[in-house]
Amino acid sequence: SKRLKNLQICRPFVYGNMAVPLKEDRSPDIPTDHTHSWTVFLRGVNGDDLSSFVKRVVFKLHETYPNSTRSIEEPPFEVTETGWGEFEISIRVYFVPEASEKNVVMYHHLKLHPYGPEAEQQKLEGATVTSMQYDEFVFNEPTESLFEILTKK
Ligand code: SLL
Repeated sequence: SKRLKNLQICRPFVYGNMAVPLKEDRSPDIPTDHTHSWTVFLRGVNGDDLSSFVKRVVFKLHETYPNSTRSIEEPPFEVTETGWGEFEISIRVYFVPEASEKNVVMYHHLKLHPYGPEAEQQKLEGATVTSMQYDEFVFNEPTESLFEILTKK
């Protein structure tokens, strides 16, 4: 549909991961060399639902994972796994067709291990590690349909 000139709409989001060390009572299904459980995610800010304009999020994991390309078609846009190592995850976001927007990609370094001044204490406590970033989708001259979707209610 037609594009709205001289207009820009932004939508905030966060992406990143949480990780927790596996405990003694881990499931026997988890390979013995795995040390952590983690979730990589893309989500709106303040519970904002992105699915009105995000059609699909593709998380590309390290090749050591089976089916390392994970396509998530509805919220929550996230992947939970177990493993032993840190690596870079690409997060590719596809928009609804009405938006006529190219997909965008972010790169996130999966973080499993605490670092910094609190690291030793956090390791002792088996604390959850979080690494996330704030960003914004910027739509320049959005289509009328995308504008309607983003300004509804
Ligand atoms: C490293 N360059 O050596 C990184 C690679 C890969 C982590 C880390 C696989 C788990 C599985 C897994 O944890 N890969 O076998 O399913 O640290």
